[in-house]
Amino acid sequence: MEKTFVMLKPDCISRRLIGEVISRLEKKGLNLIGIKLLKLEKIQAERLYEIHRGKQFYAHLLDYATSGPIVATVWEGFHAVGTVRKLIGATFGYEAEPGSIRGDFALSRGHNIVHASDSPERSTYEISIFFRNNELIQNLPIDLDAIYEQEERA
Ligand code: IDP
Ligand code: MG
Repeated sequence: MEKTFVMLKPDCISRRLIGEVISRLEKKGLNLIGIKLLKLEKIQAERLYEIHRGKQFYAHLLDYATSGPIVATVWEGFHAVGTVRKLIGATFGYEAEPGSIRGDFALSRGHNIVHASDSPERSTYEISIFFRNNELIQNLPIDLDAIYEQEERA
């Protein structure tokens, strides 16, 4: 099973969409294994967005990410990284597909509700910025037999 990191951005919290976003990921069948409400330290935002250093929107992105509370979450599931990227939609709200989280709730480039890891390697790194291993819950959910075929659960 793959793990992925999802951050609910300050606009998500301000607009009271925490429950909506978490509900969509839960209903898909993904398993929530870590969650924290916090305000990003500058160093955490720099680590999360290091691949964008030098881009024209970088300083603005860091300011925004540290401007208010966020919710850091970790999800586990079959192909979790790619699945969550599809559920959140294209980066810019005005381009994101209807039915996706950004497509349904965002219009902006930067205020686009959620961040999600874009590869398993990045997800391992991004999770480590926010969570220690012993903070991730490894309980097996009781509905796995309904969500997955037997061989997919391996
Ligand atoms: P992603 O969030 O879909 O992975 P990235 O290209 O990794 O998109 O960009 C990270 C974040 O930086 C975006 O979610 C968005 O908030 C912001 N961003 C990206 N490109 C722009 C831009 O051209 N203008 C303003 N903000 C941007
Ligand atoms: Mg990205």
